[in-house]
Amino acid sequence: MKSVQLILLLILGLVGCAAEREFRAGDVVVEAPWARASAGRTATGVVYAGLSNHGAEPEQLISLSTPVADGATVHETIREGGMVSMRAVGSLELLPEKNTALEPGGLHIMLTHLSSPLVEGETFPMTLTFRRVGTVEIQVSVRGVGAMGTSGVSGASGTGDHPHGHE
Ligand SMILES: [Cu+2]
Repeated sequence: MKSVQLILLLILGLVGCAAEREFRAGDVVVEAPWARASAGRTATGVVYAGLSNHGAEPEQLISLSTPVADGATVHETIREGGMVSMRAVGSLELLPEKNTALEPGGLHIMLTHLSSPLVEGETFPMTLTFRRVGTVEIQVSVRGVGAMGTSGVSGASGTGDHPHGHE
């Protein structure tokens, strides 16, 4: 038991040197986090990433923070009768051995009150707090305004899939 805790501490300490674009805290892996560059003077931003839980117990993403925005919350996109809206997800459940994709047209992290526009090619830090494994700091890469993700265009989602009424 003690050695398990020691290993966990070592892993948490090594997060900063983890392989590029993959960030790990215990059994949780955050893959290829990215954000869209800001278009114009909008004060909101969106972050996408792959989340996976390699542990045997359910995990929950309970909070997020970043120095580039006042607010960072998980949202889900809902399509109902031709209407697209968004809803905040209080805590995001990560089931064991499941991958959860935050991607255009679906789950995403919403940034509100950006301190400055997100610029393509830059990166910014973000801290994710999970109920079991604690915090992990990730580096989010900013992609072009029209970027749709590495998994290609998924189904009916388009760049206009993300209406925001926050501002
Ligand atoms: Cu949103």
